[in-house]
Amino acid sequence: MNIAQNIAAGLDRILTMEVVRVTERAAVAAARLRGRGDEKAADQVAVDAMRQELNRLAIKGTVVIGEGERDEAPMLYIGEEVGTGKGPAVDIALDPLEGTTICAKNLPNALAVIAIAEKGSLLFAPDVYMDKIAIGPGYAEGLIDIDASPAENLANLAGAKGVAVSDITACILDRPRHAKLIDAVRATGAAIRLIGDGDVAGVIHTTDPDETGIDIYLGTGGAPEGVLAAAALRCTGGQMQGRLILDTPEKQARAEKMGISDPKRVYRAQDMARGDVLFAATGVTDGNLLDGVKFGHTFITTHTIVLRSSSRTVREIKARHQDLDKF
Ligand code: VTB
Repeated sequence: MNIAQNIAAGLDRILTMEVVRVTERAAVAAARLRGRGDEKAADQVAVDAMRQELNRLAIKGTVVIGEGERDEAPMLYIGEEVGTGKGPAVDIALDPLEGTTICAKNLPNALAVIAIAEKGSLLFAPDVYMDKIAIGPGYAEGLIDIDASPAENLANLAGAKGVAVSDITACILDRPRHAKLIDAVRATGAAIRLIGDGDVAGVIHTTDPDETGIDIYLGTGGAPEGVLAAAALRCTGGQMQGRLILDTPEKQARAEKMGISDPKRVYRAQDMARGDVLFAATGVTDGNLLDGVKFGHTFITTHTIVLRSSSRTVREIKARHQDLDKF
């Protein structure tokens, strides 16, 4: 593919490499505050670092999933224009520190995350809960169904994988609201990996069960995190369904203002992140797929996964940063 064809096919592929710096920078900043018990401080430094690097990219970017509404988030708020302004118009979903509590406690799988997509192709999701179900690539479309029982979904997945249900592991956020779901999954004999936070990582982990030990993601988490996870799945393959939980008139009104007319709609990954999508995540703390940032005597190492939907290439970039002044 020549450069003209590449651009015609979606996002400029040079961005795939450029975007790595954005999550690397945020991850290093957050990692300096790992295990300090201060979620807010870790988030703040990650936001600052990500924003600074993002503003160096030759894009005309609009944050569609960010740190919050303009009045509650001074930086990387929804609607903020980022990048140099000289380049393609793109939508951006980001979470400079996904898993602030994980980082504050120095537990596994805190990430710095970003997704970049063609203008108008990411779901403009309000910050409400989303019911989610996800599995990795290699299964027939429709194998899982958000409206089927956990037992049915687990049986279908086990059957398609050619294993017993007891060989399947589901990842679920450890929350009281999931008590029934957890009971239902345990009743099937399947195992559960309960996570404290970090359901973007939880969903991504389904795409490589041999490495992560996770076959399926189930349960409710943040809707913004749902869109980020959907962007990743668009690139790796895999299936995801999500439904916003709009259980009060106030939430329905907020969603409507963001253009969501059907509050019960089930979104597939390809509905939440359409067109050509880039996704990058750098490990902040050590995790199942990514190593955390390591601070050596003379260099810093980072581990990043960078994905693009149009080619479905999965790149892992381990970087040794020797110019420490840049951070
Ligand atoms: C999840 C998780 C996030 O929020 O989306 C979760 O991935 C959902 O909200 O890391 P609750 O904590 O209210 O259950 C986080 O834990 C934090 O953004």
